[in-house]
Amino acid sequence: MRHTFKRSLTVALATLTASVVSVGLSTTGANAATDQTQRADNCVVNVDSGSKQCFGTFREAIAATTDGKITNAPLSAKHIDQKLTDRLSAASHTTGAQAVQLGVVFRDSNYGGSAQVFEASSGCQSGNGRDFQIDLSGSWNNAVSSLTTLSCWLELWDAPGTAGFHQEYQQSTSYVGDAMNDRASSIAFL
Ligand SMILES: [Ca+2]
Repeated sequence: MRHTFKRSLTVALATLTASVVSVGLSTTGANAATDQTQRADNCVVNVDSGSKQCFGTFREAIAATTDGKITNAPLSAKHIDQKLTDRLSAASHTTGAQAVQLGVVFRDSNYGGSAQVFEASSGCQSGNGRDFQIDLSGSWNNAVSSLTTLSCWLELWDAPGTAGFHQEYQQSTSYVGDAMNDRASSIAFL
C-alpha cells in the first residue's frame, strides 16, 4: 500500500502552458453581442443571499463589493496581485464593512477570463470548519481553473451541494490542477 502520492508537476506545467497558448486566439469581427458578454464577465456573488451582480470591469466589481473603498483595482482580474489581495483581506477586518470578500474564482488559469468575487456579511473564522458554501450554476458549472483566497480557504467540489471529489486550496492558486480543472460544481469556504 502506498501512503504517499506525489503529483507530476511536469504534467501540470505542460497543461498550463498549452492552455496559456490557446488564449492567444483572437476574435476578429466581434459583434455587439460578444462585447456585451465580455463586458458582463466580472461578477460579485453574495453567498448569504445568492444574489449576483455583474460589471464591465474587474475594477467596478471590486468597487461594488468594497462599497467604494477600493476604486483602483486593475480593470482586468488577470492583473490581480498580492497588494490587492492584501488590501481586500485587510478590508475584511474593518469594523462596519458592508461586505467581506471571501475569495475569487476564475474561468481560466493564471487568474484569466471571467471572474466571480464571493462576498458575505462576515468573513471566515479559523478553526470552526466550514463557514459558507454555494453551488456553481450555469456557465460557471465545471469551469473554474484558478482562484484567489481572501478571507477564506476555498474547497472545490465536483458535485453540487459540496459532494463527491474535492480539493482544498489554502492560498491563491494559478491552476487548480488537472484533477479539479473545469470540474467544480460547488464551493465550500473555510
Ligand atoms: Ca462537477
